[in-house]
Amino acid sequence: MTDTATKTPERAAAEATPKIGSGSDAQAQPQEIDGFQLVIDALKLNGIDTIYGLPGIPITDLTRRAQANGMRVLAFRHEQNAGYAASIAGFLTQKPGICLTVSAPGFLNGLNALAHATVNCFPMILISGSSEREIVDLQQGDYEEMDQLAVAKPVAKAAYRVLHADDVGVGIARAIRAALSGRPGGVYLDLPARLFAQSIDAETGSKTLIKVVDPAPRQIPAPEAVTRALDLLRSAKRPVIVLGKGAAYAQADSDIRALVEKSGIPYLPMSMAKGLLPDTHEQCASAARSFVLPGADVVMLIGARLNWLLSHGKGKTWGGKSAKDWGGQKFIQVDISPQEADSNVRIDAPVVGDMRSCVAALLAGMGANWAKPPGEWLSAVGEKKNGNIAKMAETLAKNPSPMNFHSALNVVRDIIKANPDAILVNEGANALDFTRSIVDMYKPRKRIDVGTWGIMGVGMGYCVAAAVTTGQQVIAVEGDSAFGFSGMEVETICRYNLPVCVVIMNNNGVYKGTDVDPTGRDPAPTVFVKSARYEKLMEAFGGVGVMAATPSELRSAMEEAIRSRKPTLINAAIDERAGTESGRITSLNPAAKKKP
Ligand SMILES: Cc1ncc(C[n+]2csc(CCOP(=O)(O)OP(=O)(O)O)c2C)c(N)n1
Ligand SMILES: [Mg+2]
Repeated sequence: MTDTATKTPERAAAEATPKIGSGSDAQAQPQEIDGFQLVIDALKLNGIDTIYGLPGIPITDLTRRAQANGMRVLAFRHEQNAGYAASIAGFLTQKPGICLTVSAPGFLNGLNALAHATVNCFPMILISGSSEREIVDLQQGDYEEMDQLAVAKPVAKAAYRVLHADDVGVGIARAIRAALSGRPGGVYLDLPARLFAQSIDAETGSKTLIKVVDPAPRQIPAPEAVTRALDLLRSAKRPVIVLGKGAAYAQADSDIRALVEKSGIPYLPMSMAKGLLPDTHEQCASAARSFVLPGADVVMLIGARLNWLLSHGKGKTWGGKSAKDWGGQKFIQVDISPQEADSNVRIDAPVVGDMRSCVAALLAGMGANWAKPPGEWLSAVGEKKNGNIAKMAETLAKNPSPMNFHSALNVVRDIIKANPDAILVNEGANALDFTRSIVDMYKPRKRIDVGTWGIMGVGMGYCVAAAVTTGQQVIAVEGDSAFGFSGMEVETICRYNLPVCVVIMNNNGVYKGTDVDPTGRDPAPTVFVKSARYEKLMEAFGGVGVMAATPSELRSAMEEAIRSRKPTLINAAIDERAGTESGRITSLNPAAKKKP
């Protein structure tokens, strides 16, 4: 093991400090710079100013020194939450979010978030300290021994290890490029303990650092691909546009809006693309989704993949007769990855490039006299949509006792309408699906949620990163199960005094709270302690906790949270019978059909 194992972190810091090259007082001898400082300098040189992590051997001093060097170092209670924070910081800022962990167990805790970042195309770098290479490779049983690079590779977009101080600059540069360029993703950077203590001549060291030039180069779509796509779109009788989170990530908001509006085509935003145009926009067809998808003849996907969330572009959702049947739509797919097209169904007009360049090219190609879609299609969509909105309004106006998802979310809907800059974090099953359909978003990148995997546990990590990177009020609508995955981070939220208001939709369990163990021995696997007082968790750390049994109690608690910007947790008591199994995706649940 390296000497880091035998030294206290304090001693290691004291010994390392005089060696800092940049920023320290001039000394008589040639100055040296160590691995810790090179990592910090390399990150700072590339405009990275925030680290989400959890200290311990061998990276404790890295966290201290980063903070001393002016970086924001946000320390979490579990690496997974730090990782999710880093991943969503990447999505919100277009800079790689940095998650910093210790070796093996800390690394593994962060790994889920790395995979999540890769799957969701969020730029993130997981930096983990690791143990002594020679001992790890001979499997001699080092402290926290693990071949982390090998473990990370299958779930990362790229994975690198730096062994020498003079390679730190290259290592960080490669990680940044890999995370940001092309389709963004999660990158793993392995930094063995011994690297941090290595010292090299400061001047030589500083010359090894790389400020990455143009880390996400534009990828201009081929003109003939743009023409082919526009020809197909022009020929459509019943077109629809689907906006995905790739479109939201691109920060090409005004061009995307202009494209949709110029086309006159009804559009559907995927969950995290909600708000790219306001959900109340007249072309928004969310409320008529089940009419628009099977009815469409041409579909233009912008930064949206035809994965399970779009039923793979086939089956009954798309008007096919069976699960594998194509509905017969023609597809235009605007995507950054040339490999995305034809992944599920035939793509008739792939447009490959970065979203910003593609949308600009499409917009230019549409010219001044683009004909809107046939009125028949628009009025059919409008009729369906207005009917469904009216039905929903009736449901939302009800005030049942106990409160249900609808009456509670009617309040959240009003609060977001009044505070359109607030960021909405959302996870759960029913708590997710109902919020997505009931709560309108008005601005881009204001809704962040469970993403491609429908993953539980992103909640509090997302809250921290959203508050820190944007400075905006954050509102988290959490299922009571979902909240449990990251609940301890309410301490983190209180520690950094972040403007986060967590609303727990407490229906006593996963999906609902009514299940029972048929043998009578234990609580059912889906059920929690009834009427749990989650708000006390927030109070334990100095935040505000409120129990809300009615919509009016929920409304005043949320208004107060926003007014005060204090960390607040509102425990909204929801009828435990209100939810459905798996929320909206019951059909994916093999057990649901043969329930006991
Ligand atoms: C990491 C992870 N583990 C488990 C699941 C399975 N799962 C989907 S939703 C859910 C929780 C749903 O309960 P809750 O958050 O209380 O929402 P509700 O439907 O009750 O509103 C679980 C455990 C998951 N999606 N992700
Ligand atoms: Mg629940």
